[in-house]
Amino acid sequence: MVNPRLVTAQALAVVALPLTVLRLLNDLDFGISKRRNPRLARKRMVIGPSRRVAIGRAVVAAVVIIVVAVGGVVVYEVSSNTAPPSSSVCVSSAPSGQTPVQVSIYSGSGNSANPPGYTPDTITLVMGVNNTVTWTNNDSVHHTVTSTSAPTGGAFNSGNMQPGVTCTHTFTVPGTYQYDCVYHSWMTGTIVVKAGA
Ligand SMILES: [Cu+2]
Repeated sequence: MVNPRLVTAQALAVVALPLTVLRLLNDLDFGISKRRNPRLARKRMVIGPSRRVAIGRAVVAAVVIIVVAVGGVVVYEVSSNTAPPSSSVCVSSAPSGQTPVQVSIYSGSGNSANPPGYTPDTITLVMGVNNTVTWTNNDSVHHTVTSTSAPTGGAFNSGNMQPGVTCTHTFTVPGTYQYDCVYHSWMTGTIVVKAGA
């Protein structure tokens, strides 16, 4: 998923780092030509008022570099933790003879004021009768349908669902499933799959 704020933060970090390094080098007067001149080098050993200002700026610049670098790592960690696995259980159609049970990810479900994000949020299925579900993202932001508890072998994950996208999944293991959206913790749903007659 592309998070606009994340991209902006990373772009700022990419621009800010080299600029800050250049400023630091400039303030410390590390010009190569001057450095090779012993007289100038000796002169710089005397720390005057302007030199102190330069050192102060260098310290500030170093702090900025560290903050930007650490911030970038934290931002990266957060983004990689919320990214869903790339594999998806979604298929394009239900088994023949079945009409999928419809679940809507309704408009506004990405807002924490509008839980539970899926409607209906609890459904009961019967194996061989109606054990297929189609989720439709009717919201304007990305979502997922990701199991948080499932019977052994029944875990499922839609992967990232863009606005307007559907995900159809056929349940093959009876049991009780809890699922959520990896992006929005308030989005939760329950599916009970009963064994067929
Ligand atoms: Cu969501």
